[in-house]
Amino acid sequence: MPQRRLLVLDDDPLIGRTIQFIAQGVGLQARYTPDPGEFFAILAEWEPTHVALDLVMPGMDGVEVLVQLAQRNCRARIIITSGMDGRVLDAAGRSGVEHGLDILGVLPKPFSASMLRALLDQAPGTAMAELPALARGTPTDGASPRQPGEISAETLSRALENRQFSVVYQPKVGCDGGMLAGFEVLARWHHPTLGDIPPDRFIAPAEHHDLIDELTAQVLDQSLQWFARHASESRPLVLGDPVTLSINLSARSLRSQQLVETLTSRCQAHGVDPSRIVLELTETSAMEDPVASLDMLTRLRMKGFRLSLDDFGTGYSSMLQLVRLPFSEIKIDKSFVMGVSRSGEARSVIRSIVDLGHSLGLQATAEGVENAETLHYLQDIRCDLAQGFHIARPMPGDRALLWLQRHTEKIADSIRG
Ligand code: G
Ligand code: G
Ligand code: MN
Repeated sequence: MPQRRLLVLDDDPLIGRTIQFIAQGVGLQARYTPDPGEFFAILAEWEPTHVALDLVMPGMDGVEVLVQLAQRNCRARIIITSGMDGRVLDAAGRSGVEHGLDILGVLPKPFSASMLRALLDQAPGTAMAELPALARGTPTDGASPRQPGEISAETLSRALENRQFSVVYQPKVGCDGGMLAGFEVLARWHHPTLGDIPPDRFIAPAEHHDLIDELTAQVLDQSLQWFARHASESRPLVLGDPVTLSINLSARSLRSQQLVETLTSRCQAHGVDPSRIVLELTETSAMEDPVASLDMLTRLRMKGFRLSLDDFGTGYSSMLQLVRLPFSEIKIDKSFVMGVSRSGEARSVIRSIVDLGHSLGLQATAEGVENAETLHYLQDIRCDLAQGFHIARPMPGDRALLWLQRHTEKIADSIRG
C-alpha cells in the first residue's frame, strides 16, 4: 500500500494530537495544525491522502472549509469530526458528498481509537456517498432524462429490432422464513460492439425517444414466457400467495391509452393471471400527474394487476396522494436499506415506512438487502419481503431456476430441522 498521509485540522490541540497519534499508530504519516491558513498551505504542498476536519472552530467553520476543499478539487478522503449532534454531522457529510468530496464518514466526539481506526481502514467505495442523499432528487423515471443525447433513437430502435435486450430475474423472499415470494424482472442490453449497457443509460433515453413501450413489450414477452413455463410451478413453496412476477413500468407508459389492453392481452396470451403480476412504478413518476395516474392505476387494479411503489422514500410525494393511489406494495429504497448497519436514522426511516405501509394495508418490501444483519433487523420490525444481493443477485432465467431449486432445498432442510 502506498504511504497514507493524514492531515488534521482541529482548534483543540489535545484532540488534534490524539487523532495524529492514533493515525501514526496504524501506520499513517500524520500532521496536525489548529490553523486553517496553515492547513491549506500544507494541503497544497504535502498532498495528504486523508483529511480529518473539525466542523466547529472559531474563526472559520468546517462547512466553509469543505466548500474550499471542493473548490480546490481535493481528492483526499475526508473524516469529519465534531462535538455537534449526529444529525448535524450527517448533514455536513452529505453536503460534502454533494460537493463532490470523498467523505469517509463522521466521527462524533468523544470518539474511541477503534472508531477512528475503522474509518481510516475503510475500503474505497464504502464511503458516505452511499448514504441516502436527502436532497438528491434525481428521478430515474422522470420526464427529463439527465443525458437524453447519449444514446440515439436510431441505436435504440435498431437494438429493439435486433432483439438485443434480455432480462434477468431477482428473487424476493419473505423476511421471516425466506420463502420465495416472487421475482423482479430487470432489463439488460448487450450491444454487439458497445458491450453491456446498464439500464441507467438506456431507460431514460428510451422514454425520451418514445421507445419505452416497445421495450416494455419485449421485457413482458420474455419474462411472461419464462414465468408461465417455470416459476408458476413453484407454488407449493409459498405459504398463502403464489409466486409473483414484478415488472418495472415507466411513468411514461401510464399516458398510453393502450397500456391496459397491452398488459391484459399479453398476460392472456401467456396464460398468466394478472393477479400474479406486480407493476412497479417509482414514487416520483407515479406522482407526475396524480389525476391521470389515479385513473390508469385504478383501471389496472380492476383488471387484477398488483401495483408497487418503487424506490419509496426518495421522492417528494405527499402522504395524501399515496393514500389515494391504489398501491398494494411499498418498496423501501435501497439507499435506506443499505444504511441499516451504520445509520440509526436509516433504521428509523425504514421502520416508519414499514409501519406506514402496514397501516395502509400495503405489503412492505425492502430492496438492497446486502447482509444478514439487515435481514434480521427487517424481521424484527416485521417488514414483509426482502430483496437484495444477500439473498440473490439478478440472474438469467436458467440460473434463477437453479437458485430456486437450491433455495427450496435449504428451506425444506431448515423446516425439517
Ligand atoms: O439492475 P438495475 O441496474 O437493473 O436497474 C436499474 C434501474 O433500471 C432500476 O431502478 C429499474 O427500476 C430500472 N429498470 C430495469 N429494467 C427496467 C425495465 O424493463 N423497465 C423500466 N421502466 N425500468 C427498468
Ligand atoms: O429501482 P429498482 O428497484 O427497480 O432497483 C433495482 C436495482 O437494484 C437493480 O439495479 C438491481 O441490480 C439493484 N440491486 C438489487 N439488489 C441490490 C443490492 O442488494 N445492493 C445493491 N447495491 N443493488 C441492488
Ligand atoms: Mn424495481
